[in-house]
Amino acid sequence: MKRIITVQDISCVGKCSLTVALPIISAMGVEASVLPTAVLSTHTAFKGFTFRDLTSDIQPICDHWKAEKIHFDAIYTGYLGSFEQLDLMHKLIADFGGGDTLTIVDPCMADNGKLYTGFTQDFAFAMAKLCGKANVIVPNLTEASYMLGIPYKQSGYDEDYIKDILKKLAALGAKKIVLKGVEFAEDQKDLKGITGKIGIVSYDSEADTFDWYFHKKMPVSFHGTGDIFASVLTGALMRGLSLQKSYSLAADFVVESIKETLSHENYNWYGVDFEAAFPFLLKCLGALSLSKGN
Ligand code: PXL
Repeated sequence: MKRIITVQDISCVGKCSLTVALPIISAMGVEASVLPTAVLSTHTAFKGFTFRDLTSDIQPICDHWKAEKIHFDAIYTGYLGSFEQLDLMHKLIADFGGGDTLTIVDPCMADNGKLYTGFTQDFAFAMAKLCGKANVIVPNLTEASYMLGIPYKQSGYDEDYIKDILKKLAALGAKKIVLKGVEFAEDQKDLKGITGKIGIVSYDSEADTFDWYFHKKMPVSFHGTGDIFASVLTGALMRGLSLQKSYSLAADFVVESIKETLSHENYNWYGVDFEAAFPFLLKCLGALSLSKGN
């Protein structure tokens, strides 16, 4: 069984970061080891959350793993809360990455044109440096814009604009870029109000090839869906699926989770009911694993 290490916070209530990565990656048949960076009572979209920083535990934990000669097949970093934590991730990647270990960085810090509470432009530039150390990065368009120091465009861009962003992100150093939240104007024409298309465009800098996957846009967006996406992507890559199949599955699972959530009249505002979509995930994973060519 493949073993990954995921590094992000525990938001005790909130259906994000470790409380989604752990169940999803485990359910996909991959050992999910965790390195919690902080404990919060909830994620930061709640008011009055508590926060206990665990930065000083990170290095001793890593030193113990090194002494135990623990090997990870993938490193997946998510929400990181400080420059110091970013520095520690450079060290973790230097110590446990390389060789056959895949490093996936989700530069989780912004969405819908805005940085999450507590983040700054300088942090985005520092996160860009961490992305340079990854094999695969999974920014949304907001995070990509902040990391490149360019204004965020919500709409009105074309394919060349997206390709240019992907190439600039690749120039940071990561080989494979999975850019989320791309919406081209043509796809929005036949909308009945809310049902436009949104999707992912990826770039493999070594092969110099682009790929994509578009799906129906859901009417509501939720916290934690980026973490769910990155977790499924990590699990699927570890199960031997191609990058394109992995992110298509991740996107489909997010859509299915949102549908499950919205099927309840008084749904949770703070996160999606991904738990109810596990049968869908496992069925798709089984079918994709059996199909030829991964
Ligand atoms: O889902 C991303 C995330 C993770 N962890 C914390 C957050 C957020 C998003 O706001 O606040 C603590």
